[in-house]
Amino acid sequence: MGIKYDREMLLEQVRLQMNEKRYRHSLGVADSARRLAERYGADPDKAELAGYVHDYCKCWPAERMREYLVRYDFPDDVLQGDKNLWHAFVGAIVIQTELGITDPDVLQAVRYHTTGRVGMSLLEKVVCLADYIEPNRDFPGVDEIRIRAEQDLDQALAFALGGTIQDLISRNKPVYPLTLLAYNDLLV
Ligand code: DGI
Ligand code: FE
Ligand code: FE
Repeated sequence: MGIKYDREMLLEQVRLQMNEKRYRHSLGVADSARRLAERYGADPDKAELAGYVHDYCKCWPAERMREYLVRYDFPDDVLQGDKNLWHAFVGAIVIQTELGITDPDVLQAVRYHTTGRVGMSLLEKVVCLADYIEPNRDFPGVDEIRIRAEQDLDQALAFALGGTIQDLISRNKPVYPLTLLAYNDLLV
């Protein structure tokens, strides 16, 4: 179980990629992901690591992210889709090349932390939900997600993704298909 790395060095690298607020968020996600992992039986060390690095590329300029998407042959629906989704796909690549993270479970958790997907692993769910409920998060409805997160991982995550879907629709934004599929999948 678990995973070995130099935490101080990793966090220094993470800190360099982002602003102070995003860094605090990353630490919060790591903490919440560890707790959820302990509660639901995922690997707490992997959850914490994924939390630290999940938004590694979030503050990168879109053009820098686009270069990776092109170089790694991402499909058009990603390149033409909402740029808010890019940091997750690009992050999963860059944490391998720049941080040397190779654990496939951690890489998947980063890759799908924004969109979700059908058949999410326990670790993917934990990280995706931690992203919504970490202590620094403050948006309407966050407390209800926090309460649900104590009770039922799938229901809580479906509720959280449902809120994102509603928000996107209310702003006439497209919903990336994986998010809708993840939402449905968590309800069955
Ligand atoms: O990176 P964070 O801000 O911590 O959170 P995130 O990785 O969940 O990013 C969510 C953002 O992406 C949020 O502003 C909504 C936006 N977004 C745009 N299209 C979609 C989407 N989020 C999801 N889940 N699905 C979409 O189709
Ligand atoms: Fe993110
Ligand atoms: Fe995040």
